[in-house]
Amino acid sequence: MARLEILEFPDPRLRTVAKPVEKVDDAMRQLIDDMFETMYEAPGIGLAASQVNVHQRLLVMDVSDDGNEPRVFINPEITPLTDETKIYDEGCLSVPGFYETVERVDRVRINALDRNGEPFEIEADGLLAVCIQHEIDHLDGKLFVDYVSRLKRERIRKKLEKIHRQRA
Ligand code: QAP
Ligand code: CO
Repeated sequence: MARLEILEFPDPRLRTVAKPVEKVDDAMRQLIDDMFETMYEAPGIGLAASQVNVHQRLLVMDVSDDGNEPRVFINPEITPLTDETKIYDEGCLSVPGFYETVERVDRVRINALDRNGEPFEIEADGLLAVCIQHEIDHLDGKLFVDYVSRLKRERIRKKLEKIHRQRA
C-alpha cells in the first residue's frame, strides 16, 4: 500500500475529463487500495482517481461514521431520481481548508462496476448521494468551487496559491 499525492486547486490537471476503465485487473485493484489508504489517512470520505492524477473513471468512498464501509465505483453512471435538491456544506481533499454550501439533487441511482469488474446498482440519498455527485464531478474535471460565486472561488484560489508558494 502507498499514499498518493493529491492534486490541489487550481492545478489544471484537475480539469482533465477521465476515460472509462477498460479492464479491472490487479494493477487497478492496487490503485484502489492506494486510493483508500490515501483517503483514510487524510482523513476524507471520498476520493476520485482524478485527484491523484489518474484520469480513469474510478472513485472510492466511505461515508460511514466508523470508517469501515469502503465503497468502490468504476465507470459510474448517475441517474437523478427526483427534481428535489438539498444543500450541503462540502469540502474536498483538493481544496483543503475550505467549505462552501452546494445544491445538488437529493436522490440518485448509480450503476457501476465493483473491484471485481461486476456491475451493481444502488439508490442513494443524503450524504451518500452528495458525495457520489461530488466525486463524479471530479471525473468530469469539475470541482465544488465551480458552484460558488466567482468572488469566493478567486479568494480560495489566491489563498491556496499563497500556501503552495510558501510550501515550495
Ligand atoms: C467530498 O471530501 C465531500 O478541507 C469528500 O482540510 C465532502 O473527503 C462530499 C477534507 C463533503 C460531500 C460532503 C477536506 C480533509 C476531506 C479538507 C472530503 C481538509 C481535510 C474532504
Ligand atoms: Co473532492
